[in-house]
Amino acid sequence: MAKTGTRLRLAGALAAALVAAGVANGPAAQAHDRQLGLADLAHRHGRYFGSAVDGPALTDSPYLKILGDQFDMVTPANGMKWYATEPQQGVFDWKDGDAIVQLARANHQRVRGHTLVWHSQLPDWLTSREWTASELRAILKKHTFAEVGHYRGKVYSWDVVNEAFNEDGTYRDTIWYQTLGPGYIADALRWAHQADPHAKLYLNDYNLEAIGPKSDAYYRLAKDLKAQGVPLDGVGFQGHLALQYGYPATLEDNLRRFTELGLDTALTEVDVRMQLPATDEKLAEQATWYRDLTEACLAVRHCVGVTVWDYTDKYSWVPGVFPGEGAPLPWDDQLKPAYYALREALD
Ligand code: 9MR
Repeated sequence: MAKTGTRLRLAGALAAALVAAGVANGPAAQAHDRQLGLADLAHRHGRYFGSAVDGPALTDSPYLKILGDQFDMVTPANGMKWYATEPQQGVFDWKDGDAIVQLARANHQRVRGHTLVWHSQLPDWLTSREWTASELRAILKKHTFAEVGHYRGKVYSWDVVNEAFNEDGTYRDTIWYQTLGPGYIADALRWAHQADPHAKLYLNDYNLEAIGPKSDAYYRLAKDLKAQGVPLDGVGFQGHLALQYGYPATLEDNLRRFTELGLDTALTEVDVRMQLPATDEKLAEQATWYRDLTEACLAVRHCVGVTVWDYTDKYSWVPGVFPGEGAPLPWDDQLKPAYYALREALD
């Protein structure tokens, strides 16, 4: 959905910076580009450009203005997770997720639902005791129907199962896998499809960007699920990258092989962290990575969009989890080189 009409003009300082960066050429292009956000540029390629958003940011007006101006897809970073949505067994709480759905509606944005089945951020009632397979299967079914049913018609896609594999391509030993075996993945996809037949259903994971044991495991599973007629629509490549580990050069080929199975792909949680302090060199390298990963998605027909895991360093999860690392996003208190690199890739 083009958002040109609803977007407010970018500040004059930004326009000047775009010209300085060689992004806009000639007065007509300058005048035109000044009005376009990342989503508008992505839309020209038939793609979306999204951001995660979470609690504290929801009352930050300058933040919300940029979120509305630049993005056409949002993902609740936490509000639709199990701990938030079913804090007590059978007692559902949609307020955090609903707030983001309402915000998205006001901004003419779509929503990626995140996430139904995960081993993390589960409520205590679920993790503090043992369940038989039939009990846990019933719990999973009820939760999936309740949540997907509540948001039926309101979310574009669901990360149905999140982070199901280990780095070596074996199944992650989660409460779901331990108790239900690998069939929980197909079950959850089938239930989600019944609850909202129009939502696009995804498997989603990190360290999936390069071809290797983990992405090979997803490739085999996706092929298998498709062969069995399980309703899987896409695979989400989270894209939590770190400069010190090198750029995943096989990303484009990897995206392509999944799309050749008849699936959509998307970069769903992108950030590019670095060891602090953030020097000009590191920020320039980060910008190149943002450009390259966006170009990789644009080069693959069924890579449908890119989402950054929040758009500003102010709200990034990175410093809290990786001490001494940070600066992973295209904005801090101003626009970073990564922002201009994104425009360059999309323009
Ligand atoms: O951004 C989320 C952060 O606020 C939470 O504290 C964290 C808990 O694990 O989850 C973050 O989001 C994760 C996402 O749900 C799944 N992929 C990894 C993301 C970063 O940890």
